[in-house]
Amino acid sequence: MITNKTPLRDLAKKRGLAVGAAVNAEALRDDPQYRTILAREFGMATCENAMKFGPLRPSRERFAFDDADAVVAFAGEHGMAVRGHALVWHNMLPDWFAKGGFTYDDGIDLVRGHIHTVVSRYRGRVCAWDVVNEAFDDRGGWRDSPFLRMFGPDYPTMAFHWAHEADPDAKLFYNDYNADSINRKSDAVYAMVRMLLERGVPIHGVGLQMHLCAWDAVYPASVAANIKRFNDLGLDVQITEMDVRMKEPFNESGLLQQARIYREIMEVCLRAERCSAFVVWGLTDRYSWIPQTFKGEGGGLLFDNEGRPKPAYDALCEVLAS
Ligand code: 9MR
Repeated sequence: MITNKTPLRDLAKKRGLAVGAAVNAEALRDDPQYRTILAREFGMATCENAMKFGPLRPSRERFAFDDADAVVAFAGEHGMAVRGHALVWHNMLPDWFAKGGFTYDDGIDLVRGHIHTVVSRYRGRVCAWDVVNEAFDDRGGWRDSPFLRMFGPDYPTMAFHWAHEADPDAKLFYNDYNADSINRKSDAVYAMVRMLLERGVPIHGVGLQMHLCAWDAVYPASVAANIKRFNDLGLDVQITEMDVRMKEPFNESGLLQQARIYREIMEVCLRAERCSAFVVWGLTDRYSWIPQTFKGEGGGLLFDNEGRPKPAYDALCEVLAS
């Protein structure tokens, strides 16, 4: 089924890089082929949804750790590292929290308690956490969220401190999309992380999600310059959620464009001073989030619906082996 002799994760390891995938907990449970590809090809796993506030926290009193535990256990059995995603995010919050209208003090109790419980549960098993996800809008302004409303723009400072208290060894990341190259949004991210570092906040890296379109231009030099400015602050960078979606009907030229984009971003990561992980947002196109969100689009990953490797997979193997 998979023709390449050396798995992606081994090629990447030789280059000092972890190649990972977002894991769909249901597919992991129900689809043996999914488990095979994951264990063979990837050295790192992110829970696609299972560690988000909503899924983890059906009510204020109850935590639901089963799915997240299953992904972490699978990763442990197969020598894979785990990225934790995402502690503080405006999306996928449970209604009881999103609509709770909590006061500052109650909010602190709740969010600090949540972060402490989750991070300490996976202490020593999750190597990196997306502590704050998508805090900015595309123009670089603060995005509205219950966290911003409760705590104001100090909430990232608070969240990073709380995560660090719970696991002083975990690498703590700020993560966002459309902030991959130099633009207004990445400028806002840059300004914030620099301010956090000046204040002595425990932040160790920036995650560039890298949700891209095969029909759009990518500017590898601008992505490289963006990574460099974070590296120059002493921060690590990881590619955290890459996919390169195509428009239906998918065809050969789309697949080749897509392969070229994956290759270019991998080359940028390999050349950077510190770009320590390259994570794709799913395993096979079958379970990808894209078709539900963008009608008529999809096919953004390295393996097709049947689990066959695509040209993008070969391109990554080639760059890593070269
Ligand atoms: O892929 C995820 C999808 O299954 C969820 O329904 C959605 C909402 O929680 O989140 C998707 O993942 C997002 C990630 O957590 C943060 N960056 C953007 C990703 C794609 O929307």
